[in-house]
Amino acid sequence: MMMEPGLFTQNLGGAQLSSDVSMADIDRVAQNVIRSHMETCQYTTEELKRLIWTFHSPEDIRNLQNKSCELLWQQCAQHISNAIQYVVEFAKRIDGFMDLCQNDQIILLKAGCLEVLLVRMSRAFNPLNNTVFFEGKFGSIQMFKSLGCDDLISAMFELGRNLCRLQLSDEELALFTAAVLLSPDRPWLTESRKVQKLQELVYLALQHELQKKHANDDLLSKMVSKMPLMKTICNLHMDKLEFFRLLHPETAKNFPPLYKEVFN
Ligand code: MHQ
Repeated sequence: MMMEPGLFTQNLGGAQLSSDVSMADIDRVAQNVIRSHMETCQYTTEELKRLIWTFHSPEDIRNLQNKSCELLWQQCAQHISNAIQYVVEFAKRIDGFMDLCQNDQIILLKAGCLEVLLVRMSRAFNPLNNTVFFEGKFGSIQMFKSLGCDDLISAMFELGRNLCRLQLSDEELALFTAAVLLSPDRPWLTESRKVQKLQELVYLALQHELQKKHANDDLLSKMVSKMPLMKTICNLHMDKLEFFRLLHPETAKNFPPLYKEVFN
């Protein structure tokens, strides 16, 4: 198998692709990852399409805006924690993930789950009116005003818009999120070679999936080019959480255990 030179130098660390990867291997990986995504995506694309013009009423929005910062943070942390559970389940169903040592599984999930969530958010985003799916209906950035994190939320909406513009299919999104999760360059990995091999296969499967599309003008590098903004958002989220913890330590203690485990 040949791969476009240069594209993944960062991810492949300059390693040569094993020449013994067969088309059957790539198909198997694609099927496994796509199936894992479909089983754990929380909301089906059909569901989201059906609800795309179902908005929060002005009264809903007013109620959210009148919430205290603490209460809305708690609420959002609960939803994020919930969504992370699905990402954990996604990871567990990817062939090879559970064969990594437990240490590495935890490192990959801690480092990658918000990134996966951000990519998944693009499925739940309507770029025509800049709204996102929240508690059963779509609503704008205004909903999150009382969090006091305008820069974080705007960056998340910007990424949502950017990813929507790529019009990824569920299959492409599944493979992209798996590749994000299986990043061999996460600090403190003990078997990063093993992770790298898994990511290579997923990228090959993604590339193969993209070839099915006409007018695929370098979609892969466009996808990879969103990673820096994802990193920025993850760092911003950590900063905001740290600040929140200083201001409201009692509320932060009551955040969902999974949210605390992943972000503490
Ligand atoms: C998932 C489903 C899903 C679930 C929850 C960081 C902070 C304090 C606030 C959704 C962020 C506020 C999130 C709930 C807001 C931007 C968060 C709160 C895809 C992602 C999605 C839709 C999350 C998107 C981001 C939301 C709305 O499968």
